[in-house]
Amino acid sequence: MFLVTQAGARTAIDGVPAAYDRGQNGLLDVAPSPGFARDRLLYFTRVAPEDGGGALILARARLEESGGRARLRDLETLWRQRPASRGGQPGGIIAFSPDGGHLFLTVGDRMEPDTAQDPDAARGKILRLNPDGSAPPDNPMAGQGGIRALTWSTGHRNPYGLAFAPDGALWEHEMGPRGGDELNRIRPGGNYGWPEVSNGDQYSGWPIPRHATRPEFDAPGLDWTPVIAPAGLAFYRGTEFPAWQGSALIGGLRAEGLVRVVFDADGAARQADRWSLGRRIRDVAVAPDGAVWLIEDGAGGGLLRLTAK
Ligand SMILES: [Ca+2]
Repeated sequence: MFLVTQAGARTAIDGVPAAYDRGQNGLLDVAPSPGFARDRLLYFTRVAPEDGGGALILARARLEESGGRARLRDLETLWRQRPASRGGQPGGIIAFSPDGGHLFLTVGDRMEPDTAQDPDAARGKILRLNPDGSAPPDNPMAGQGGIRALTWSTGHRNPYGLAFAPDGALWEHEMGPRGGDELNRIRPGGNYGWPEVSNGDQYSGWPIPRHATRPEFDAPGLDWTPVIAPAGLAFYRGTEFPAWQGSALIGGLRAEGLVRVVFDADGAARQADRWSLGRRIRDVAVAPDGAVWLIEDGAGGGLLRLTAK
C-alpha cells in the first residue's frame, strides 16, 4: 500500500498485514473513513492466508505519518469471511453511505456459484455494516444472525464496483461469465439472480436462463455482451470535465479502457462513451479537483491521472 502525492511521489506504508496474493486475490480496496480528517482511519480489504486458502477480511487501521514515513497502527479486523477458499473472485469493494453512517462491502462468489443463493454463505452478497463492523438493526434480515444479519442484497457473481450516485442510489457492477457483465441498481433485500439467471452463458457455452425469464430476480440496469470485465466504479463530480457531471465511470479490464454511463430522469442507464486506453484498468477514482485517477492491472501497472486538454 502506498501514499501517492498529486505529483506522483510515493511512500510505502509500513504495517500492512499479509495478503493471500494469488490470482484475483490479494490486497483489494482501500477507503478513507468519512471522518478521516479527524480520525485518520483507513478501511481496507484483503484476502488473508488461512488454512484451506484465503479469506476475505475487512479491516481498519490508523494511518500515522511522520518524518516522511507512513505506517498503519491499531489494526482491527471488522469482518472475516468463513470458510476460506482456494481462489476465485473475492469482491472486496468498500463504499460508505453518503451520510457516512454505514459501510457497504461486496463479497464475490469465489467461483462457488451456488453459494450466491445460499443465505447462510458469505459469498455472492453485498453486506451493510456499521463502521465498527457490527450489524445494523435495520438491515433486511436483521435479527437472523450470522451473515444474514449483514446481508443487504444477494445473488452477485464477481462485484468489483460499488458506489453511491449523486441522487443517493447505490450502484454495483459485476462480471458475467461468457457475456452478461451487469450494472445493477441495488435495493435492500434484492436478489440479483446469480447463478440462476444471467445475460451471459457458462464459459463452456452451456446456456443460462436470462433475467427476463425469472421476474423475481432484479434485472441489470445495463449489461454488456461481449464483456468489458468491469473493475472500479466512481460517479463524477467536479469541474475538470463539466459534461460528465453525475456520470458513472467504469474501468474495463477486457475493454482496456474507460466507460462512461449516463442516467436519465427515471434512473435508466445508458453507455455514453467508451475510450480505449490500451491498458487493463483495475480501478477509478475522482479527486477533489475533478481529475480522474485510474490504476492499471498487473505488476507493472501504472497510476494514471486524466485531465481535460
Ligand atoms: Ca444478475
